Amino acid sequence: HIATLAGDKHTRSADGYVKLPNPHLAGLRQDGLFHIKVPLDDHETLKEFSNVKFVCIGGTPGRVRLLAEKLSTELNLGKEKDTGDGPEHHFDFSFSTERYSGYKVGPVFCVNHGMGLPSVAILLHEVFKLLQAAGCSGVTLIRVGTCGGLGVEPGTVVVSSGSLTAGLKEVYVTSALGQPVELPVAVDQDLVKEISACASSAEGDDFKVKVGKTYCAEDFYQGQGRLDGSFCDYSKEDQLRFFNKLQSLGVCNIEMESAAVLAMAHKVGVKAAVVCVVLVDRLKCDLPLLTVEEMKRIENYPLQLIIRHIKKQLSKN
Ligand code: R2B
Ligand code: URA
Repeated sequence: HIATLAGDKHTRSADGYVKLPNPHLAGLRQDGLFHIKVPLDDHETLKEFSNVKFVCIGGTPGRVRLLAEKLSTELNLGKEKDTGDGPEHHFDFSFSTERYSGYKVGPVFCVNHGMGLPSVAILLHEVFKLLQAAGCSGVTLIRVGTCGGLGVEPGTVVVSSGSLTAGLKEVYVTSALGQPVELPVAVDQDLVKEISACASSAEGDDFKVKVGKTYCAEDFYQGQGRLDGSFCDYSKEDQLRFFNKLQSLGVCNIEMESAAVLAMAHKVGVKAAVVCVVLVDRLKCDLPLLTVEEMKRIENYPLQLIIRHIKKQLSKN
């Protein structure tokens, strides 16, 4: 039996300030962020973070750094100095540990989440605590990532309208006190529309944008129905039946973090979206066959899309 521990409650406060649903936090004698190097007890740092309106997360340190650099140039936000070897970016705040790296540029905080649900969940607990401590309001969380497609060609950007996990329900299954706990996935469909509407052939986009549900697996191999892991206990026919089942439920892509992002953000009352570029059409093969150059090119597509979204939103204020 899987409990739903107050799963459907969330605390989006009327004034938009991040207000976490953890009664223990207020009484802690000492508090800190164990995995991201942002000092919670430093007033100046918290002041620096107080204007954050977007948190952009992605798997690798390189991708989030690239995003932060692009934001700094395209939005004219960061300070940039040309050293002769090309521009050197100066971020409002940055840190790099062996696990996570983060870059703050104006009202955007970019940080990497690693691979899989546990890694992104740990990061998000700490990011949400930072947002509360810094007194942030009206924050949107966006994951920019990669995924496999189901009948969707490589290079297509998918904006998730839902996220299903093993068991094929729209829940993120975590645990508390040794018991499984389900947190419901909730998607802000207005945000999905706003982000997908940023696709623009006028601006020369060479990619398509698709809205659909995402299957969030806890593994890259058997978890995603692959036949090429170190072991595999099902047949090619079983694989195709699984993909057909997913497609019948409206799923058009597969990745490994969306359910935690969408459920945890909902739980703490932060708006969130997941935007991923397809690396391989899983109806055709298991192994992504892109060259390094092709990968580099298409990994930019979700960044282009969300930079446009962020630009639009910031220009409204
Ligand atoms: C997409 O790519 C990674 C696996 O290769 C994983 O983090 C994900 O969701
Ligand atoms: N990331 C995934 O999780 N799956 C894929 O097929 C490609 C990227």
